[in-house]
Amino acid sequence: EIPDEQKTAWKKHTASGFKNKEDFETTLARSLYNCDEGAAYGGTALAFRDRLIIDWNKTQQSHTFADQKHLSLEFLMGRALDNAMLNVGLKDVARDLGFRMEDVIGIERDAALGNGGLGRLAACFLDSLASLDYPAWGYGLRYRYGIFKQEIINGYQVEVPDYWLDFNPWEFPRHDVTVDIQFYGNVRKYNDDNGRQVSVWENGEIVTANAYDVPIPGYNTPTTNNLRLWSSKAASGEFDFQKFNSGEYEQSVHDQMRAETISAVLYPNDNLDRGKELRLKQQYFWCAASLHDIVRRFKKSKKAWKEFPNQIAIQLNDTHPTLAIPELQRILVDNEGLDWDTAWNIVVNTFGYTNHTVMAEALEKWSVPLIQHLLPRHLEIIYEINLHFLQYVERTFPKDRDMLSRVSIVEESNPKMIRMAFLAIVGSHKVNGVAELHSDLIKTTIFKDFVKIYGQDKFTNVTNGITPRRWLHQANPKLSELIASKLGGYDFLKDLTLLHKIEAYADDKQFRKAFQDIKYANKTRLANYIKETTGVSVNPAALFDIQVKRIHEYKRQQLNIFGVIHRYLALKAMSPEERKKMQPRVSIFGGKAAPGYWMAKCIIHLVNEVGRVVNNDPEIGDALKVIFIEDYNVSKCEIIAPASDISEHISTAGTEASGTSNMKFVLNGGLIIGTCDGANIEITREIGEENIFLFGNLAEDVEDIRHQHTYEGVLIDDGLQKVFDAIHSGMFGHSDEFSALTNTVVNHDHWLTSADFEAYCKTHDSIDEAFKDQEAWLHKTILAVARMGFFTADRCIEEYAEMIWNVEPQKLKQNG
Ligand code: 26Y
Repeated sequence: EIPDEQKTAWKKHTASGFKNKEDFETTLARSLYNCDEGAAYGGTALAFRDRLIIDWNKTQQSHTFADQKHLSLEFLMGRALDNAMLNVGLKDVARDLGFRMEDVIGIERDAALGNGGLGRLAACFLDSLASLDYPAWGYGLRYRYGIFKQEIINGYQVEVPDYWLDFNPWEFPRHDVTVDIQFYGNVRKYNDDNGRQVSVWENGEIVTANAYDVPIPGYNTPTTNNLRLWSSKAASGEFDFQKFNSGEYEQSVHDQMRAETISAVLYPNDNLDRGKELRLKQQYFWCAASLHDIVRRFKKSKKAWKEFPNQIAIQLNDTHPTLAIPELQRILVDNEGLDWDTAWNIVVNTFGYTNHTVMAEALEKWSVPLIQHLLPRHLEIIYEINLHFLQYVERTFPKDRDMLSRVSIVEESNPKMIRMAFLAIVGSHKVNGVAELHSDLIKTTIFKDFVKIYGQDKFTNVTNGITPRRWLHQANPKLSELIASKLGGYDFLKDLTLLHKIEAYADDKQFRKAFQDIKYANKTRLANYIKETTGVSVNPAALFDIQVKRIHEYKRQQLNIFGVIHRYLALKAMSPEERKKMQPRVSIFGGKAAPGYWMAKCIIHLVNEVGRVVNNDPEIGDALKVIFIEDYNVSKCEIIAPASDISEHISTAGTEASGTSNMKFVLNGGLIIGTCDGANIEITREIGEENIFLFGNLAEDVEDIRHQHTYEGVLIDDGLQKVFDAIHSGMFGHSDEFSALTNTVVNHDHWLTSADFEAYCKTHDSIDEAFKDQEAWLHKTILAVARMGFFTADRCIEEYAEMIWNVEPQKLKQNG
């Protein structure tokens, strides 16, 4: 006899897509008698997927042109099922499967094809493009391993491979869509019948790109866009059979593995360029496959080449896809026979380039010998692009001889290097930064000369945003529902500026209470998660102070943990009575360190050791808890973001291009402690400076302070000195483990940890004070939520569409 709840389960499946019990059983090759959560997830996912396919096909048939293509090496998608259900509007149907929906959803693995902010931004943009009915495709790499899983063992980060593809119902292999990609070889020149010199790139090694498509459903619209991911395979099918038959088994297997290695793994560095050959191979493989695909579709339209930029806009997510620029030029000149200038005009009008950093160590450069070896024809093209560019610069600025070496795409170092950001600027018609301060900084620092050369108009700003579908409605359904109850529906999910109407309820007692209850419930949900995963009990009534993001010195998790130690020392020095009067806190950290980033790993270790000491100190109790959440990712962020009272966005001023988690936390009713950096500045302008806790030195002063450090030494703040003394005393384990961390502060303090320490601690004290007045606090948080409308990714997409792509939405005809 089938248990009752399982009967309901498959009845609901029927409603959401399955025709009958047999359908369920055959799809999953499993009897309903042993339907567990995994099977329930599989069944539901396959059912929803089937629904999406219909809309997806319709969309792809109707959107033949005026397309935007987004080239990004990273798409940090997270889970798909919940999002698909919400977007299609069937979450209610699937709600009670006889299992708890959260548990079924929780089975899905994150699609974690990205490192952090840049990859997640690309994912938010895909959601907005589909939701706003823009015809757009994303192009990426189908990594067999996404970002590693992080385990914390004895307080240290350990990296574990993320094999995520064993059951992935969201991808469709397109066996008929393949592109042969060439590497290495040589360039042969000859003159054709018209005396024109022709270049042929030949004798290379071929690797095949296979397309895998992922449907991207829009919210409350049938528009379903496509994310095409390329996977690498040896060119001659499975094996080189000749080699195989002639006994060279090893060589034939080796060739196959070499080819498959290209799309095997995501590089886990963010903001640090390492110049590895395999990464360059990944970049070219994916750029060439994507461009081939785009050009193939364009040629089917039989339009003239000069129409290309009117039909297609390609946005480069940072410089990682910059090889697409010489590749398109190569296709147009070598394969299609266009003259250089005509081709170049098409190229420049097609591409737009988004910059995500001003930090020198993150700016990509590739060595000339490496490119020469791997992509000989591209190197020639890059040199020719540079020649034309420098000739133009020389004509325009005949007196400024240094200008040429400063702006040259080829850096005259040993070995010579190709500066990818410069190539991206020269090959694009627009360049944008991702927040106002950042866009101003690129124009006045790293790209200053290019503003002189091309004028202000080529440079613009599109401040980042986030999708409110995932980051409000999905992550925080109760808050979304409360807002909807006041606004008379969910229109705000597509026009986030409507949120301003809840300002009227900031003083409404009932609304405040409901808002507060939701925050408490979300904190309880996180507290339960922390208990389950770390064994530590935290009190949901305490102030939750959260910093989750990639671990990086510029993001200054070290400032945070030093501040926590400072607080711990202060608490220890108090009498029990005094301690009782203090605002209880939970300091929560999460984030991955790049595997080779020693200092970042030291920070993780210190946080864990401080947690071990503080959480087991009977004198401290609830007054302070320190938690490190293992393996921070998109789906965990959906639990974490709704649960903050305060979140930390405390990068050294001028280093964080924008930040996007700052937006997620405020939208979910938490306040920010932050520096005047990235989008914090615009968030302050929108929500009001009385609703954010800003501190620290300003970007314009950072260079002077560093200069001072070099010539006068670093002044260590008194409070920070006590923290260092505690660390050195062995309070948190062997102090040698942390000497690198304290030494960099003492030696250079490049990130201004000491210079900002006092202001940081004082600001935390004022947060404690402010939190005591819960009514005033609620007032602030409600106003902040109401004023976050600007930070929707929908607004970003509209700005890109108007300023950079020159495209309009194309609504599908319903039931057409
Ligand atoms: C060159 C390579 C190693 C590299 C790989 C990944 C370089 C950079 C990255 C990733 C950068 C990144 O995630 N940048 C972040 O982009 C977000 C979206 O614009 C910003 O909000 C955030 O401030 C910025 O750090």
